[in-house]
Formats: sequence, structure tokens, C-alpha cells
Amino acid sequence: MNEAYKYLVVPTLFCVGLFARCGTSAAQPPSDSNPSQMQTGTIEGVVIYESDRQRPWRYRRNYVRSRSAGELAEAAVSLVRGDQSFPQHDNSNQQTRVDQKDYNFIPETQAIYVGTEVTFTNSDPFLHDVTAKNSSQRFSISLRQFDKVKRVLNEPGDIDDPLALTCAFHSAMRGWIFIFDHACFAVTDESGKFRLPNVPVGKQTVVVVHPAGQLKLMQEVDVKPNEITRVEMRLSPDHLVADKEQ
Ligand SMILES: [Cu+2]
Repeated sequence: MNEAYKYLVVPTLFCVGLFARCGTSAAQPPSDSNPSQMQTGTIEGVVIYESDRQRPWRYRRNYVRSRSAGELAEAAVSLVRGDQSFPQHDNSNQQTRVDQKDYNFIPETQAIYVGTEVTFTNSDPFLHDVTAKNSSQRFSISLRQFDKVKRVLNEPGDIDDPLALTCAFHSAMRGWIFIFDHACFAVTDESGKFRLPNVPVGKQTVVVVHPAGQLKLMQEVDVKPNEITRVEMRLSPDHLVADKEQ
């Protein structure tokens, strides 16, 4: 984790953790619309990574602040939808940014509502590229220092199918944008915490994906009306997904 990462990404993620609502982007929480008047509750959780010295996870030191506590940053969190309808909201004026600085995408991981306008920028004094790809779309942008290119991301993707960001010139650069067509998502902050408000009551399945570390866990919770349901999601090397192209 370099200095730029600490000072730019961590505060950004902290804000995501604070303001993430069921269906918001990191940039500007939109107004909720809940036309069906469905009963809802809130899920508050923490994602923990349990180290195993026999099976070291190469990304632990980048995303786990305290080995003993294990709070996992930059994990995407959502719910398994099945047949139920999730709260939607007005996606107008949703904007966010991905910068390239010191050979990093900043933020590295974010989750947005479909239709959000993303401004890609380059703060480094040399040429970068953004190649963005998932199963439904692919685009490439070349950026000189201080260039700005805006893209509206209109294609939602499943939590298993985020838009993966790479740079054609610097192969170590990686980033991910999760694009949801409902309001129930978040990204964990540096304390591993997340919050999903406005979740329909009843049995829900929370799914956590850590794209950089290729971890995935699903856990069922029972959401009560107008209550906060707390959940602790514990990942370990048992939850490494098969190596696949992200
Ligand atoms: Cu680059």
C-alpha cells in the first residue's frame, strides 16, 4: 500500500462505508424510491479475513489492517436477489471518478448504480490506458496527464462480473467497478464494515466478493422490519474462488 493509496483511497472508502445505502454510488447518495412500500430493515456487517499460516494469502497485507482483528477492506457486498424486487432509485446525477496515480487505480474497488457517469483521469506525468472489461462490455481509453474522459456505465453486471480495469502499459495496475441495477450494495471500508439500508424483510443472502484477492462468501441473514440486523462474515483461504479471469 503506497502513500497515495493511504491518503486517497482509504478516506474514499471510509466515505463509501459511511454513505453507502442500498443502491447508492460512492459519489452522491441518490434519493431512494420505494414505490411498493415494502417493509425494510438494515443490515450492518463486518467482513473479517482469518489468516492461516499454512495457506498464506498474498494480498492480506494490502487489505487487512490488523492481522489479529482481520477486518477486510475493499470487498464488494450485495444481496442475492432471486425472484424478489429490490429497492431502486433515481439514477440521475450519479457521478464518480477513477484516477490513475502512482501506477494505481484510485479507488481500486468501487460499486456504483447503473447509469452512473464515471470520469477517468490521469494524475501521473506519463501515459496511462484504461481497458475496462466484463462479460457485457469492453472499452479502452488512453489518458495523458490531466486528461478527463467521461463514460456513463449503463450495463449492470452481477457481483461475479465486475468491470475489471487494467492498463495496457503497466500490467500490475488493477481495478474493479461493480455495477448494480438495484440499491443493495456497498464496499467495505478499512474497518471491514458495510451497511445496507432499505433491505426487504425476511431471509436474505449476503454475498461478499473480494475481487483483488479472489475471495467469495455467501451468508444468510434474517432481516426484521425497521431493525438493524448485524452480521459478521468470516472469510478464510477456504473461500478462495477458482482462479479465473476477473
Ligand atoms: Cu498505466
